Amino acid sequence: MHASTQHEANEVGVADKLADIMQAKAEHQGCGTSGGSGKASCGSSAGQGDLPTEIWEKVKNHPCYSEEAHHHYARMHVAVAPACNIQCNYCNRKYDCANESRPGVVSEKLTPEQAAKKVLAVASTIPQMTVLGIAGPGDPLANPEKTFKTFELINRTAPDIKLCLSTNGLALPDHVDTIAGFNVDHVTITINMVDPEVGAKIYPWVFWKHKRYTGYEAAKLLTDRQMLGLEMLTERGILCKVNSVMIPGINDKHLVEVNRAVKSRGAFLHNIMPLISSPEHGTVFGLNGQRGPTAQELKALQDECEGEMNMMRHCRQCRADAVGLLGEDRSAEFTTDKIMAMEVNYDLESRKAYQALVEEERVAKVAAKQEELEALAGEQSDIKLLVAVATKGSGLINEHFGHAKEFQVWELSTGGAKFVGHRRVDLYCQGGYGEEDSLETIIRAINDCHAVFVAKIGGCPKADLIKAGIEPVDGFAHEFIEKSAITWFKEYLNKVKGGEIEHIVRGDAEIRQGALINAA
Ligand code: CLF
Ligand code: SF4
Repeated sequence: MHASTQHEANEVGVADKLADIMQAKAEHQGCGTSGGSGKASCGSSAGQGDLPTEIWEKVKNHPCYSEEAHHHYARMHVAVAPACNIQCNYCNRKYDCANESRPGVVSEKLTPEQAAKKVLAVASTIPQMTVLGIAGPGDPLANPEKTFKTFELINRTAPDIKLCLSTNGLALPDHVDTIAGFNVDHVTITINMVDPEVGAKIYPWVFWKHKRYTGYEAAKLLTDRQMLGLEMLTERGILCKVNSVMIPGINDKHLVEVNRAVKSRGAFLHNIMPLISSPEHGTVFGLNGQRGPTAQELKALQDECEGEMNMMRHCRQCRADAVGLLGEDRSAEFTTDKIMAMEVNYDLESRKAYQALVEEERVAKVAAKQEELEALAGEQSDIKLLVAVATKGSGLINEHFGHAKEFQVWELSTGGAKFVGHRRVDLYCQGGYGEEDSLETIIRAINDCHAVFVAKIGGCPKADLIKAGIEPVDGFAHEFIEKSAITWFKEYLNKVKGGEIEHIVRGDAEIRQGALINAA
């Protein structure tokens, strides 16, 4: 009920904004949006940091490769690739590939032609959709004809959309030239080990050149092919993200070594995801009781690996047919029946105009944060703490506590506000009534946070949060997240200094596996 209301509201907002910007565009042409491919937008440097310009151009509106972009831009997946060439112990092939999807999800499979129609339909409805990914439901490169046919169709009909691919890497070296030929700038390889002894505990078999390999031999073959594929891609200037599934007791410690190995081969981004496993998925790990990591175990490993290579912390473990902003899945609006009946009006100019508006919003957000950071300069304190934020996107605190399906988690220190992850939760507000059980689970999911920032919150959950030691903060409704968090943190430090409050280190939190799996 709430989700559809929200989408309707979003769409009204989009229509209004588009009408405004088309009017503004008629009055003022320019702003770098007139280039042929449409890939560049407005020349904004918001969030560029120290990235070289040619890399920034590739990542600035890719929601997975830029944390900053994920607040503003959307991606979509098309499920054209059903077959797989390996077996992972966290996967049940009745469901989508668990390397880029939540377990237990079944996507609607499409032909390349249906996929192309879907991309145009989504691009017309969601102008901030900038990336098309193929991530399953099996391995895209175990289905090369379907994958590349889809890319060919999209390149022809919607050349402004970035192409993205996710693979287990076994077949990758055979397809690097074709990938480069389709101008695919972004490839993800799931690499869970670089030591075949570890790999033998994760992969029971791989199938290569008409032969099935098992045990150590299978894992050795897989890691050799993954490393070769990664090197070949980075040599060609293709940005590579490495996904790793953190499996406590099996590869958790080893992932530091994986991080080093992929960094030395030129990977751009490392995304360490928690294992999600439950007996009802019928996977080997689900059935043998293999647990996933806690929130703090995951964060500690991500912190340890953070160095020259960026760590991705905003992955939502999407479905193979996901559509929308990360964390806001709109796939149900674009089922095959619906898209086949849709009249598609793919208007490149309106898309570019909308994205120019998004860039303006983004520049304003960065400026606001900068201002607040300057006010923090000179503060001396070792205090570092986490806060949770309820948001619907655009970098704003714009979600009601009771409507939040996830909270973003930000780490605050005198260095500023840093995004460190998100926590899926069970909806507190079901039809307008607070559910006590779900409140307990929300508190467990954000238990390591000192405060939760919301647009609005009712009296009951407020009191329970305070009892749990988490401060509900509703004084920054509809304001920018980072600026608000830094303002709050300054006040917090002052209160600690003045002896008004005592700073207490909080405990661990739970990764809500059920909430992740059930997410829309
Ligand atoms: Fe899709 Fe993956 Fe491309 Fe993104 S998803 S193929 S890189 S466009 Fe993104 Fe989804 Fe995480 Fe993947 S949040 S599961 S990292
Ligand atoms: Fe499943 Fe993906 Fe592993 Fe294949 S690569 S077995 S689809 S998780």
